[in-house]
Amino acid sequence: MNRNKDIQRIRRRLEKAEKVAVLTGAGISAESGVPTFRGQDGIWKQYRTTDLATPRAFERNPWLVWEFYNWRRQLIANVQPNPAHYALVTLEKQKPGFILVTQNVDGLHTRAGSKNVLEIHGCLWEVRCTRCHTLSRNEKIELPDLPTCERCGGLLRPHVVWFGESLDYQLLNAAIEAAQSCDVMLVVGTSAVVQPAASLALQAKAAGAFVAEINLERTVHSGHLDVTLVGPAGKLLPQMVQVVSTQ
Ligand code: BJW
Ligand code: ZN
Repeated sequence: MNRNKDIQRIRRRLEKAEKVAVLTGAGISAESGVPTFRGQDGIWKQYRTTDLATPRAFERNPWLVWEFYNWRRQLIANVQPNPAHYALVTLEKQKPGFILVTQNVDGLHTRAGSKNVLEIHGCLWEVRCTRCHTLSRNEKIELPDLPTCERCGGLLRPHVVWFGESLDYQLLNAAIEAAQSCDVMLVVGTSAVVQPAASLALQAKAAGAFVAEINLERTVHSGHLDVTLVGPAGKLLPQMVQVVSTQ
């Protein structure tokens, strides 16, 4: 079967690779029960991005935005990492030059045990003061609809990247560097439509890496990458890392 051949091919590439980079999106957490953004049951089918995930939305209606994030904090606190998250933990142990770039804000990679993680769209478990910009970890469930800063009383916001906001410069640079210097990149569970994250896969490919995509369906990038494996990440990723030699 073609899929088995593709899995073998990826395994061989991973075995030989020194530097492995992985880019993940919402699809990797779908089997944990976390809704994705786009597609049939996606969050953006039910809600408009402009009402919830832009700085303008937060200025206009912080209650609504916090209600949305409190709902997601609650949901995510009650789910567990799945076999796809754990497969990446195994891969990291086998590859010293491993880096995981995630668009997800759910923290499930770290909960699974991944260490070298760049959360380029921020983290649901961190809050930032809109007045004094203090950043703090906050795992309280749930926060008041208008949480305030202990230092200055300013309004707190989720420490995530909304549309129209720039990504953290250092994190983005580190992600670009990882993409441009890796031997193999795995692109897992992302629709590849949100920039600048989406372009990391193409940057890796342009720099000569072997790039494999794992997704339930083909994406806008599929034709440009080395392999697209269509199927659930929770089933496919463990098959890829299981017998990778540590030599
Ligand atoms: C499975 C699976 C299973 C399911 N196994 N697979 C026009 C052109 C180009 C760019 C722009 C443009 N207009 C505006 C822009 C810029 C904009 C952008 O890219 N927009 C596009 C949508 C057009 N980008 C930005 O604004 C970014 N900032 C920026 O560019 O700054 C510079 C700038 C500043 C000012 C003006 C212009 C430029 C910031 C982007 C921030 C994105 N934020 C969000 C919310 C984060 C916080 C939160 O979570 O609440 O990030 S939006 C949302 O999308 C979230 C995700 O990280 C991101 C990506 O989504 P992802 O992960 O790919 O999820 P899905 O749902 O799309 O896909 C899931 C996939 O999984 C699917 O393919 C499924 O098939 C698959 N799947 N189950 C395997 N079991
Ligand atoms: Zn403050």
